[in-house]
Order: sequence, then C-alpha cells, then structure tokens
Amino acid sequence: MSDAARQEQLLTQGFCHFPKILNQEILGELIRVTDRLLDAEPAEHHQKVRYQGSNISVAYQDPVFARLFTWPNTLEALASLGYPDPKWWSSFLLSKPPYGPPLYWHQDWWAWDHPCSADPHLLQAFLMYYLTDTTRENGCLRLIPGTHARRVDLHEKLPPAHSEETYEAPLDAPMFSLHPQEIDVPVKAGDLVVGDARLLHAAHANQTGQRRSLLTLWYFPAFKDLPEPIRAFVGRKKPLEPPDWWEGDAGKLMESLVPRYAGSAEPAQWNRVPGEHLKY
Ligand SMILES: O=C(O)CCC(=O)C(=O)O
Repeated sequence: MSDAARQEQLLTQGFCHFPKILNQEILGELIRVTDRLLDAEPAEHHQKVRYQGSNISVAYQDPVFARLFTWPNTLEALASLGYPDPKWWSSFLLSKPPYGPPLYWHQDWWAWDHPCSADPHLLQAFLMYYLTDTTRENGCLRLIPGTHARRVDLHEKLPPAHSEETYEAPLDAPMFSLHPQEIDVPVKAGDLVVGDARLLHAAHANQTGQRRSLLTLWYFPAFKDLPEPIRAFVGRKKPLEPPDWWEGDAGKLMESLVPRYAGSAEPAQWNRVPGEHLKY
C-alpha cells in the first residue's frame, strides 16, 4: 500500500496497518519480558480487568521498552504518514489468557468537551503490536471503520471506556454486541496497527489454549499542533525520568519523544464520553 493510500485510510477509516515492523530479535525479547510481567501480576488484577485480560502500564520495567518506543521502523512509519515529530505518552500490556473473554467496544479519546475533538486530523494515536499472529479464534482486533469521526447507534449504549461499569458488565451488555459495520483486523506478530484514539474498537474472545499479548503504545503524532489546553493536560504529567539503564541510543532518543508544555493555559477537562463534537 502506498503512503498516500495509508494516509487516506487513516483519515477516513481511522486506522491503517504496516506489516513486519518488528524483527524476530526484539519480538522474542518482548515476549520474554511481557510473559514475566504477566506471570508476576496478582490474580485479582487479571480478574478485575478480565475483558482486557491485563492492563499493565509499561515503561521502565526493562530497557527493551525504550527500544520499542523509539523503534526506527516505527518512527519511519509515522513519518510516512506525515508525522515526523511524534511524542510518546504511555504504553500498556494487554494480554488475553487462554480462553479469555472478548473485549468490549470502546474508544479512548479523553477530551471530548474540547472542540478539537471534531478535527478530522489525528490527535492521538494507538500503536498496537500483537506479539502473536492474531485470528478471530485467538481474539484479534475488531473495529468499526469511520467511527473516529462519525457517531453510530452503538455510541449511545457505551459507558466510559475502562470504567468500573465496563469491568462489571455482563457479556450480554450492548458493549459486547456484534455490529453490522464491524470488521476484523487479524495481523502477524510484529506488524503495526496505527489507529485514531476516537475509533470504536474491541477484540474477539480467545478461544485457544495460548496467551494472546498486545502492547499498545500511545503517541501524539503532531503534538506541537495540538491546542494548548490539550498540551497543557498532557504536559502536566510528571516528565519521564529515565533510570540509569536507559542510557544509550534508545534512552537519548526517548528524551526527544517526551511531550513537554511550558505555557500557562488551563488544561482541558477529562471526559471520555463523546458529546456534541461527534455527529451522525
Ligand atoms: O486486546 C485488544 O486487542 C485491544 C485492546 C484495547 O483496545 C484496550 O484494552 O483498550
């Protein structure tokens, strides 16, 4: 697929796919490190977030994460989409255990009161790396193309993403329903899926006996172009303080990926429920 076609797909459908971004070496390292993190997590964690499988913030636990956040092929992929100066915000390990349930429909944008929420351009992006090949059987990604910019009936039936209400919901709740416009996005391990934070997405249940792990990285593809209140909210977070072992090329590169804000604007309000800025 050409750069222009991917840019168009991202803008109109809210996602695009890059094959073979990670190599076997870093993939193997990521599987080893994430398996260790998952096995160390208490059973209560996995039970509470059972629809995600796990929700572990990753950054400093191992130097491999600095390599991943600054992975050259990924930065090239973002540049090919027109984003040569992205900023990294946070990253999570989401892993479905064998026979884990589906993940509910949700979107992850958090400043819906701000008028920029209606902007056609990408404000915040998820970068997803599945660490195994994914299929409908082991819980691949599902999404509803275009819902980053267009309201559908399902929006009215969804609680705020990853709230207590989502954790407690029964499997027959609307947020687990099949939607006529949904598509599956099966990928190979090491591929990259880039998506708009506003896009409605979910995942199938894992019906296999193998773990299905995913690393989701959050970036601001064009941080300097975001409205000041958004930058103020993001920049308010404690800046990265890389530990000593984040030295070397990846650690230094991380420094250039930190979103910073030095102005005095009032930070945007946190609101994960799309309101007037998302139209039918
Ligand atoms: O598990 C997946 O495939 C998607 C995960 C996700 O979107 C989330 O947990 O927010």
